[in-house]
Amino acid sequence: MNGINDHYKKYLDVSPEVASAVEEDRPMVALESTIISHGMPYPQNVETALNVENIIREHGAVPATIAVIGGRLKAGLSKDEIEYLGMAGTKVTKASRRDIPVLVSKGMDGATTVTTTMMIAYMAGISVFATGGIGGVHRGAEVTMDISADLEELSKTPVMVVCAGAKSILDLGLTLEYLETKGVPVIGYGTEELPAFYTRKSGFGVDYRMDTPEELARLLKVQKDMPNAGGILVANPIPEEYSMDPAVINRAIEEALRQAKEEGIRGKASTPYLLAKVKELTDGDSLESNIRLVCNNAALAAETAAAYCALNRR
Ligand code: PSU
Ligand code: MN
Repeated sequence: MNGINDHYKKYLDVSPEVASAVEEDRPMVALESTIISHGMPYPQNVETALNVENIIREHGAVPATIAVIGGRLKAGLSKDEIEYLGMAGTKVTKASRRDIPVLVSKGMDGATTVTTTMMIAYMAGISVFATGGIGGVHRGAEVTMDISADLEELSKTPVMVVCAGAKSILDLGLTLEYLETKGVPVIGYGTEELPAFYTRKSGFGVDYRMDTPEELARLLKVQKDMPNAGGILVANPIPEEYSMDPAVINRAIEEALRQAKEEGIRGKASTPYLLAKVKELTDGDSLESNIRLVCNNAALAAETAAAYCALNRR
């Protein structure tokens, strides 16, 4: 019989839809909430969050959007809770691993990043997670030491993260080096190259290419059997028709980085600032691409979760 570890139940609330999927060992896909509160403007954030959940259902899996509400860790949110996080936007705490015990002990709200979504997904028994982009090693990290906790979490929590690569607001070469050091497999889905979120190419190669959800599911199963298994990063390129002109997006990124430096933006404010600036500078085009790639990742994650469940039933 499947179920949630009693120790975690003290802190974790699982929605009825997710609870029945856990019980019956059906496919599930975790979704993050920082993308809702900090990653997109209202109301597109709420529309996208609900739409992505439906795409996951249509592809045979149960969506579990993850957040912290009133100090409770939540796997599976109601429509009202998604609306609440979307309206609150950046007023909600962007919750990384170090924020969780504080938010829980004080009964506060938090929007989960890739890091904390992986952590809570693991507590709820969910092994596949779909998002847009992950955090990584920032440009200039050799001086600032700004390296996203997402990379650390990928090294220690056995969840497969399906993303569209990383934005070149980061140093993609150093991000790949860091993932190698930390033992995280980086898989290109249908590509040998790390996609750069808005564009399908980055100029950096990935470790391996895989072409089907079944291949990804087999990889996940083996990884979870390894000692001290960490996560897996799947980089799924944005569909051609929604990808952006590299010259346009790179110009916006350079300008956003320049302004961030001028304004002295640092720490956890850095990524949300850069994302918002890029959006502003590309006049909404990047928002459309962002929405499309998240939907694309949700579909692949759901198919992979379904294939993973089928493997475990055999
Ligand atoms: N990159 C994106 N979109 C995002 C984020 C990153 O392209 O929404 C969010 C994710 O929640 C990610 C977090 O986990 O930012 C990373 O923040 P930081 O760089 O502060 O670790
Ligand atoms: Mn950081």
